[in-house]
Amino acid sequence: MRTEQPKVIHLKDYQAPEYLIDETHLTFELYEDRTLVHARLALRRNLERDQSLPPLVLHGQELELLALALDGRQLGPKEYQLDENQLSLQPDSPAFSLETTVCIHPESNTALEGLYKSGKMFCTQCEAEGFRKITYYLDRPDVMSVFTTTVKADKKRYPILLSNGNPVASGTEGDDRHWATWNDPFKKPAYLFALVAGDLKSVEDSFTTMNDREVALRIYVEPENIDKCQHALDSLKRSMRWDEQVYGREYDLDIFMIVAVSDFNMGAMENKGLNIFNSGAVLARAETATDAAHQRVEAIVAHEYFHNWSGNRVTCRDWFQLSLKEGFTVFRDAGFSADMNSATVKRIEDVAYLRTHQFAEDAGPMAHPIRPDSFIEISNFYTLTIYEKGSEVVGMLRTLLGAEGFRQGTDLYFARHDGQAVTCDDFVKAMEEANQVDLTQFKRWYSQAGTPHLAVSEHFDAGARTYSLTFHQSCPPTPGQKHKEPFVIPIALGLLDQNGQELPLRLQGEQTVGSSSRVLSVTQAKQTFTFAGMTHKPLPSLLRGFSAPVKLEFPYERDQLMFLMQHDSDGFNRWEAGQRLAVQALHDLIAQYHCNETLVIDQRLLTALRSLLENDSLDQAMVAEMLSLPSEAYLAEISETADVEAIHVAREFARKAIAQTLFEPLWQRYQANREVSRSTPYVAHAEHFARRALQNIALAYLMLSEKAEVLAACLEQFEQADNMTERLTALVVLVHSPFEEEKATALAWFAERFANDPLVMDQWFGVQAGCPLPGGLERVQHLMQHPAFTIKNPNKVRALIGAFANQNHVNFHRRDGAGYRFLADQVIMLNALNPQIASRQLSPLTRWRKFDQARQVLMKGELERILASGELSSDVYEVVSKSLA
Ligand code: B3K
Ligand code: ZN
Repeated sequence: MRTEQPKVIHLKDYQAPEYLIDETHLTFELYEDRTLVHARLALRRNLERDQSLPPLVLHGQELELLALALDGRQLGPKEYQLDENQLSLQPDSPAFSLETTVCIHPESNTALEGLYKSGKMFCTQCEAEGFRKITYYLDRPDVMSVFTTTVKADKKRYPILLSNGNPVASGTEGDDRHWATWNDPFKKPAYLFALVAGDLKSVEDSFTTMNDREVALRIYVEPENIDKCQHALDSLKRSMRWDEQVYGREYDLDIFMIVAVSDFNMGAMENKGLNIFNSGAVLARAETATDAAHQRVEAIVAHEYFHNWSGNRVTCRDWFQLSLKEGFTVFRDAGFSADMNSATVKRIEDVAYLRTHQFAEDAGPMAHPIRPDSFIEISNFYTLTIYEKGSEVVGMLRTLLGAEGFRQGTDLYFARHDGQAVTCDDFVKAMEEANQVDLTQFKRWYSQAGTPHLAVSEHFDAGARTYSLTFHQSCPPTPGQKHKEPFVIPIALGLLDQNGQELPLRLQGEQTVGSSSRVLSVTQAKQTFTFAGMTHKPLPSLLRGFSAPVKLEFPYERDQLMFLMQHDSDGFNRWEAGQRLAVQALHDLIAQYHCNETLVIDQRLLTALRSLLENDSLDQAMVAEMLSLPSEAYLAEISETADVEAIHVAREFARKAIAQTLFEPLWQRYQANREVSRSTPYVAHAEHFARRALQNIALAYLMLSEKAEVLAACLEQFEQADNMTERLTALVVLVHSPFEEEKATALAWFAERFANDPLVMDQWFGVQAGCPLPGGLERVQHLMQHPAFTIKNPNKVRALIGAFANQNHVNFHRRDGAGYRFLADQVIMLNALNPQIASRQLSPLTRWRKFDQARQVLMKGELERILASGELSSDVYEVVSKSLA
């Protein structure tokens, strides 16, 4: 908690460290009421700076210093200075050893940063700046050290003692206690340090690397979860193989461990050799986790594993470079998921997520470039911009350089910087040098915030047989950046003739006949590309695969969109055409609602959806995606001013119209798929995901009909399904339905059946928190009293409070402001317990400028109330003050 005005930290002030730490020897004595941490550091002056001997300033927070010795000599109180955030002393030689003993209190650490307890086990979370809550240290990523860690604890309570690297020794101490020593031979920054002590069970396997080295794999969990590890273990092995095959990256230690913990601020953490995971990101089995959860586990296991190279072996020089490891690693995990499942569906999901949430961030008060210039609290910058937009930027490099050139770039990057802490510039430089290109202008993606707009117009000249596309790019102002320079925007595109055939693409002036799909580089504010040899006006398919994170406008007519839905050879753009058609149809309804007219839906949308449903040869996952209307959050994001009620009414009206008009084909697809699900054991694999996805979206539409036979089918699915994917969908649609009795019975049955499974109870909370029926806030308030709820567990906060504020627009944005007041109350409470979670929950309030005047006043009022509520953490302070600026 801060006591002084938080400081702004600027990238431009970066300086190399004054001292380096070659070796770090740690001994932890874990007790129930305190932990003692003994550290012995081998330090030396960083000669890159100069020869002088400035004071040594170590980070440290919430530490009680018990002993301090320099080169073996205990220091008296006059020989060092201590304040809330640091310990300073004057070394007398350029290389020396420093020993400290501190006392810390993991047992009362509710911020879940540093060393803390999750249930009965000890665990750590050090990224970004949590290590300074464990011991005095140079807690910055450009200080890399070899760690040797000894953990001592009660034998019975904590039979398993883990840290990074390889186990090197263990033994007992008296009757009750034991110890284990771990050594990590790879130099690493302190943010990758980890320790775990607990009564854990493990599943084990092994992996033989490309160079025939045997690696032991272990997933540690609390005993009751031992039957939920197989999917993560299989995902880990697939990730290890994939990284060898696609990036040539081999694992380096003899052992790789994952530990599942219940109380965790985010998804997972890539600590060297000892990944610590939110249990929700590792545990999965058919009966308790949905298909989406299975895919999430696979992706997060891969993401953390991939960090071993993109993050650990090559790390960040400073936290402004966070996207260097996060954007790149998201890009790598997306490639992995695309290869393991349907690549097009993965792309659709990622783009829908980016456009709904990252674009909103980019248009709000916290907008920042993927390499920010400044921050107050780095924890606030683990954002969709750093992660998802960061991944898009890496993806654009791959699009521009081609798969081979990109791989040459990553090879050079890893080879050149192995063991170093580097910058985004170093990454781009490796790409430039491996490909002999100049990426100076491209680098604007790293320094300019905001989502570029790209308005495209066309011109067909029948006489000259040319077809021109003119691109106008612009980027709205963002905090601190009024004016933007043009970006390099790769546009993957194709041109279709009247039969839907792809035309060869030859730009005017080019000699050779072009291929039918190519990438144009838009680099200027206004730029025209003219294609030659066009006998008829073609239909453009633009931004294929979403080749750049921009808002593209083109005056498509609805018939053209229907045509693209059917004929575009790019699967992503078939979906995109459907979304554009749906957005237009929904905008009609919103306009009718505003004019108090009877709502009438464009039949063309229904016709297009019917032809998808009636075509058995299409990929079912794609059909399911295309049947999903744009979310309320996305419709809000693309509106100048979001009218929550109008959006909700319009979308619900469209859903009912689809349900009514397409009842027959939906019912047919539902029954056929449910029949297969009934007779096939659960398999976590793409084609099964696809079948269940279509079955479940069909059920959601069908239930809107309120017909008795559909209710019966829904109850059958709820009661008989052998997996959570089918069961949870049945529960969701019941909860959203008017069948009060069935709903209550199902909710009660579910809560009783899964009372002992916290992750399933999170889903139960989430389903109710997201229900748009009236009375949502009161339901959530009531659920906060449920014995399974606790505000101290981040998963519970996200499942109930987060789902309500982010996914239940009509209830959260109630006209009387009660939803806002509720959220602000929770943020104020969380601020004292867990600042990182508090600040995350704030984000719906930061979007206040998106809403009508009355709501703006209410939302702003709550932000002001938070600001005035007392001592704010730097996390909450930064978000609130920037939102009000
Ligand atoms: N690197 C961690 C995130 C740490 C967040 C700290 N507040 C997980 C990941 O991105 O892999
Ligand atoms: Zn990551």
